[in-house]
Amino acid sequence: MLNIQTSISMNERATQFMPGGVNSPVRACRSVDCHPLFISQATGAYIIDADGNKYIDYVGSWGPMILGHRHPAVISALASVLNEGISYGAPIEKEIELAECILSAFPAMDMIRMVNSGTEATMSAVRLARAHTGRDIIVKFDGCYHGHADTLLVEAGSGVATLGIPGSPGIPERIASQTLSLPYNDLNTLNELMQKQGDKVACVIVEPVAGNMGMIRPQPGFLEGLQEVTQKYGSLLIFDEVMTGYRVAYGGAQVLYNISPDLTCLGKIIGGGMPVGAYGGRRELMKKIAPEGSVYQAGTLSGNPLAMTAGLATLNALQQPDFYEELSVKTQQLVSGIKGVAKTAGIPIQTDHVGSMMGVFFADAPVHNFDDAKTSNLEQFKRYFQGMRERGIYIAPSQFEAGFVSSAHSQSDIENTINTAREVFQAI
Ligand code: KE4
Repeated sequence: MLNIQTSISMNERATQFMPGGVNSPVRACRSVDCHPLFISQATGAYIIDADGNKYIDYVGSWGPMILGHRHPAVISALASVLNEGISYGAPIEKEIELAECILSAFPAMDMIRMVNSGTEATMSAVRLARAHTGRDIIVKFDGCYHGHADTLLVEAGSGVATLGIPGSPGIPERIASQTLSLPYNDLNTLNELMQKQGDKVACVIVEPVAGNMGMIRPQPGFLEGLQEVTQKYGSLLIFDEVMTGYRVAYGGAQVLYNISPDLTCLGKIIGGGMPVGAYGGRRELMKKIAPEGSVYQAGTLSGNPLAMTAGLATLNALQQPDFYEELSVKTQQLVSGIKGVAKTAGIPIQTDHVGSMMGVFFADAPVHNFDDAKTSNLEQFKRYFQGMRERGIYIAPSQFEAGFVSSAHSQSDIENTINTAREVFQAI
């Protein structure tokens, strides 16, 4: 057994001062009956816990660390900006540079607004959609998680799914009732709903590749269908690319699948590990945002120098030739390796990946939506998680999360992970 005594005693202290001892629920590892590891440092593909144990990291801070931890270009850029200043609450050139960089990668966006989290991005995009259309109803999909704003915390995935919370107490029924959640990958149900009340729907918001109920790819035609039906009824299509943006492709899922959403939400990778979210879209929509327009949204630390610097350095590093191709090949090797050793051990799993975003379901049949995902054998997942962590592989502590491979993961890391999975599946 690994010695994680320091993490255990830190957790005892933490739980005195913070709910569950954490600042975000899924980190508490409740659903896998494990003590959370307290991390002391990280480099490249590796994190090291407070007891000095080293792990190959497939969480990557839940997506941002696509370059691995402490990438030299990001660290040196941050070091230099520390000599200038940390936060002014005033415009800086780096905001322009990051905006230009992102807008050049996402043709569907003419303008963008930086915020501090994915939650702020989706919350603001929904407000803009409601303001633009004058409608109140929003449509989302079961198992998709768009952050914790009241109007979006309905049938959500991620921590809500992990903790089995139906939604959340504290959200007034009159707010929740304005959000309709439908099965992912099911155009028939959506079209039926839109026929009945499409003229009241402000927007349809979707994770174009779902990553908060495990990883589920869009079925052929699903995203195109969303675009058609929203255009037909004058609703806006919002792509929540907080996770998929710069992950599944440099231009996100919208470039990968050639769809032009009306609004796009970003986060995670665009901050390179610093708190950054963003939302953007066509000029006619974004100019409605204050102070140019009357739709209010604001943030003390939005666009701050450190976050803009880390984001810019990260996105610049992603532009190297073949970056995404190499990452996808590496991820394919990992996913097929895990699939193979599970098959040998007679453990039924479903695996898939889009670029370097991957998923492993302990399920007998293919998983296309949240109901399918919920058929997963959570006890087996728990034992897989525990076995992998005990042997130095750090994966998300929930069946309802995705995994991430970084450019820092080496060939031997991938092979080591597959060999470890073989041992764990045999043990299960
Ligand atoms: P944040 O507010 O956590 O920055 O972003 C919310 C969000 C919005 N949209 C998508 C598609 C997301 O995946 C997220 C956040 N993802 C979770 C991981 N599944 C963050 C991890 C956590 O909650 O601790």
